[in-house]
Amino acid sequence: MPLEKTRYIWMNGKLVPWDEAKIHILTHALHYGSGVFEGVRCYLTPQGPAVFRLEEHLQRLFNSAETYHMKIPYTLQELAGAVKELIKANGLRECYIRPIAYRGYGEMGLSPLTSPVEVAIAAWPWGVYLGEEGLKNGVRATVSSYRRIASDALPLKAKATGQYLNSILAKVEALNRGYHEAIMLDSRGFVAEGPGENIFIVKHGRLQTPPEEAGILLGITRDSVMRIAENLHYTVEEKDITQQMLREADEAFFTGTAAEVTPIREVDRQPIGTGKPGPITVRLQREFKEIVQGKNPEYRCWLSFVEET
Ligand code: PPE
Repeated sequence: MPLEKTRYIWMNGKLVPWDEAKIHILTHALHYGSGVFEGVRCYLTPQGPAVFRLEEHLQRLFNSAETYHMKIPYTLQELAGAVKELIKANGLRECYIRPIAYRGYGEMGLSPLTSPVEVAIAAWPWGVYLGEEGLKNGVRATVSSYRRIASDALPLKAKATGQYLNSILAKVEALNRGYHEAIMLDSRGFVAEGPGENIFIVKHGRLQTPPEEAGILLGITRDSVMRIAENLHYTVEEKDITQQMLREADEAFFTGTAAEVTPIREVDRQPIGTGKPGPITVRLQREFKEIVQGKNPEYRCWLSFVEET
């Protein structure tokens, strides 16, 4: 699906028309992957559009930037304001938001330190990441032949553009094999995550998800789902998951800002559980949807309302 254009993109403090949001071909980040980014979603609630866990996403952006020695020349509050301003200026109600900080045009060579840190935020309507059908009936996934980058090679807690080459290879391999999505193993052979999602399994009513040591991005949706599940009195364990545990799971699902809560119905032609989204997955999916749509007052603190300044 091609990008759905909106009117403006926020670039270095200014709203610029979508088609004019351009960079130089010798931008450092284009050559070396020296950028950090976020994916955030805004949903329509009865009180107008609200951004889900905006502060946490921006905090992760600042943490990722710090890992890569980048000083973002704005405060977190300024970027939060920019996100809301952009949504309003574009007249959006539900959208995906992509803040990015990157090393711009300055010098070539591997040291990024003399290149400027540029910041941009785009927002556009981005529908269901793995397809409507996948969200409803579950996606088909394959265990990738590409291992997740080892956490002693790149700090995977940071969400950096360069590390997505690893995800791209896994994604394309999965599509070529006829699946919707890949599941990547960590360097030790345990289940890590999808190319752009975290993963959970359900066994005997308990939820399990790989721990930080599996070299995963500590997803904000992962954290949200863990907290929602605990509040519903499910046991949630962060522990290593073997391929066998995955195949023998009663239920499995992906979580992510783009993917939201997407059931996995099959792994390498083997159905997970009954081959249909399981009851706990469906319950968490429903609960998550109500929360992001502002229908559950208990979780109001996770929403930043666009109309409020
Ligand atoms: N792991 C990876 C590797 C990842 O990229 C994401 C988000 C997650 C886990 C889930 O994190 P969170 O969004 O905080 O729950 N992937 C983003 C980019 C997807 C894309 O295709 O681009 C996203 O979902 O916005």
